[in-house]
Amino acid sequence: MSLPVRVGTLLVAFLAVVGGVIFVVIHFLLAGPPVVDYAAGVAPGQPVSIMLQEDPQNTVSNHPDWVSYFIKDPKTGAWVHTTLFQVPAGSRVNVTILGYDGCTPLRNPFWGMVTGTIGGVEDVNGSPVSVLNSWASCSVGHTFSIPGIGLNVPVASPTTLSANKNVCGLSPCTSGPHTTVTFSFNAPKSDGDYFWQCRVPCGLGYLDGFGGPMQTIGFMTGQMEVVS
Ligand SMILES: [Cu+2]
Repeated sequence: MSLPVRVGTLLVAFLAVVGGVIFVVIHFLLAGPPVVDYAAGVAPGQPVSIMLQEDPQNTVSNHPDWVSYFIKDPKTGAWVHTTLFQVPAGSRVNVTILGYDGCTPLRNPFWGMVTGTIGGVEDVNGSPVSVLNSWASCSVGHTFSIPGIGLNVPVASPTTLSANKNVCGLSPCTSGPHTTVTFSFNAPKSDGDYFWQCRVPCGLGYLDGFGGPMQTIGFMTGQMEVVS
């Protein structure tokens, strides 16, 4: 092989490797989870209904043993591995959360109180409650909390007995014991991004339970984007 051909071959091989690295960085490391859009096509001031589930695992991610939220895409009906969603400014947001995960006692009973919802309550399997005492009985799987609007909703867990017997092991969950938690709140009237998080220290194996899924978008922390 002549020198120019060798140099040329080397250059092509080098560029191929560089291209591969750029692809991996952009595709796998920088790409965030998708945003589920509940705002598209909704007239201003009209209510929207959003649906989430929380699972004891996330078998569609590269952290299969991390607890996780999923959000239902209103157009396809598919459960999406993300915690990012969009709602219209000023709308009433009707929320349904399916609680598939078992219970963890709250670090602070404050997070067992329902705050910021319309009427100050959540419905657990159809019955209104204003507080879940996770110290009296282990009854909370995760919470759905948006500190920027004072919203906190403890998501009830299935009973320990039923969870131990038959808990959903494949995400997103479609069967297994779960609770249905519903509540409503008013979205802020102006645009903005509102951080939300679960307040249960559910990052098992991490310092104080607050690492891992607790600080990762797509699992136990996310953002509500209010748009108009
Ligand atoms: Cu959690």
